Amino acid sequence: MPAHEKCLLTTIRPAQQFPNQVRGLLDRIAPTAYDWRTTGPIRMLCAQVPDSNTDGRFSGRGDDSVAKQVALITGVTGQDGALLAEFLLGKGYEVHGIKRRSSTFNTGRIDHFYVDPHEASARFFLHHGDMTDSTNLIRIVQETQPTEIYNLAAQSHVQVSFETPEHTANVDALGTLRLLEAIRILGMTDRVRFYQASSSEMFGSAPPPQSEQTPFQPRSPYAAAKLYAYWSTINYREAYGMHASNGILFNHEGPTRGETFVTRKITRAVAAIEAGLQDRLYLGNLNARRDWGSARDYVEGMWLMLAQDEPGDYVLATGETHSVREFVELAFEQVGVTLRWTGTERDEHGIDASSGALLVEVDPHYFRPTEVDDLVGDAGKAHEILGWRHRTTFRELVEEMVAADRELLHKRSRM
Ligand code: NDP
Ligand code: GDR
Repeated sequence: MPAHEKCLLTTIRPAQQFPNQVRGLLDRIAPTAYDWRTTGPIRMLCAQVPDSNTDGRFSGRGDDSVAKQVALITGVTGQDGALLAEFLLGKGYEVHGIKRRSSTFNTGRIDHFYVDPHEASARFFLHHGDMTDSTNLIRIVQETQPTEIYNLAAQSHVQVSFETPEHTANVDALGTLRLLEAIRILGMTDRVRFYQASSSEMFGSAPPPQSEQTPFQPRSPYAAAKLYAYWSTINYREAYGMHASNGILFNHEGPTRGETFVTRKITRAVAAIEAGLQDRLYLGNLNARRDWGSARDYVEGMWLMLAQDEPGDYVLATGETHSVREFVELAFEQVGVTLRWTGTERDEHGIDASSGALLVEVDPHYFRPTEVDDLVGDAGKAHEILGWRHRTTFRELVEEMVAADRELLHKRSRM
C-alpha cells in the first residue's frame, strides 16, 4: 500500500514519559513504520502512514497535525467509566469525566491516572455534574466541546431499581434524554459522536441467544429505563442525523466491579472467608445464568462503535453462559475449597466438601420480584463489522477477580 511520511508529535520530553500516548497515536493511524528524530532539544515522532488512512477520526488536517480527540464520559467514577477513560488516554485523547459530588471520596477507580490539572501534561479533567441536572449537562458539553460522548452514568443495580424505580428512570432514562437534548440545543448534532450504555437486561425474558434482532422483554424498572434511553438514542440518530450508537452489553466484570454485583460479592467473600474474616456468603438465585465477560475487553468495543463511519447498535458478549452457582464453585476452587451442595431452592447450602463447614447459604432477601433467567449474547455483528472479540475467558475472569480480592486483603492486613 502506498505510504507517505507524517511527523505526528513534537516534544522535548523523553519518549518514555508518555509511552501510552505514543502507542495510542500509532494505533490510531496504523503506520507501517515510525521513528524518533532529534533536532537539538526537539524530538519528533515521524511515521509512514498508509495513504488510505484510516477511520476518519484522525483523517489529517494537514501534513503535520493530528485532529484533537476529546471524549466526555458520564459515569467516569464507575467500573466502565474508569477503564474507558484510561483506555482513551492511552489512545491520545483528552478526556473529561463527569463525577457526582459525594460526602466521601468516590474517585478510587480513577485516582491512579489522575494528574493535577495544573500540570502541563494533564489530559484528564473532572467536572461535577449529575444526570438529573439539564443545565449542568448543557454547560459541561459546551465547555468541553467533546468530539465523542460516552453516556455510562446510571443507577446500574437491577435489584435496587425495584426499590428506587422513579430515581432509576430519572437518571437512566431521562438523564440520557437530557444529554441528547444538550447536544441538540448546542447545535452539536453533526460534530459529536454519542455512545449509549444499553444493556442485555433489556432482553429480559426473551429466550437465548439474544442478538440485535431479538425483541426486548424487560423485567425490571432498570431495564425499562434503559429501553427508553435505547430508543431515544435511535430517535436522535434518525431525527437529527446524529452519529449515535447503542452498545447492548452483556454482563462484564473485573477486579473493580461494584461490590454488590454478584461476581464481586462472591470473590470478595471467598477472599474474606479464606482469611478468616467472614464465615459465610449469603446469595439469592443461584440458578440465574449470565454471559459474563471482562470489562477491559468491552470498553474497547465502545470505542470501536464510535470509530465506524456509520452509527449502529451492537451486542457485545462472549456467547457463553454460566450459572451463579458455577461462578461460586470456581471462585472457591481458587482457594482450594471444593463445594458440595445440599438441599434445594431456598434451603440450598454450599458446604466445604473436606471440612463440612457451611460456606454458602441462600437468603430470599436477594431474590428479585421478576428475574432474568438466562442471557447468552450473539455478538456476530460486532465480530463482523467492528472486528471486536472478547479475549478473556470465564475461567480467567474468575481467577483474576479472586486473585485481586485476595491481594487487596493482604495489602490491607499489611497496612
Ligand atoms: P457503575 O455502577 O460501576 O457506574 C455507574 C456510574 O454512574 C458511576 O460513576 C456513578 O457515580 C454514576 N452515576 C450514577 N448516578 C448518577 C447520576 N445521577 N448522575 C451522574 N452520574 C451518576 O456501572 P458500570 O460501570 O458497571 O456500568 C456502566 C454503564 O453501563 C451503566 O450505565 C450500566 O447501566 C451499563 N451497563 C453495565 C453493564 C455491566 O455489566 N457492567 C452491562 C450493560 C450495561 P458514583 O460513582 O458517584 O456512584
Ligand atoms: P445483573 O447483575 O442484575 O445481571 O445486572 P448482578 O450481578 O446484580 O446479578 C446477576 C445475577 O445474580 C443473581 N444473584 C445475585 N445478584 C446480586 N447482586 N446479589 C446477590 O446476592 C445475588 N444472588 C444471586 C441475580 O438475581 C442475577 O440473576 C448487571 C448490572 O451491571 C447492570 O447494570 C447491567 O445492565 C447488567 O448486568 C447487564
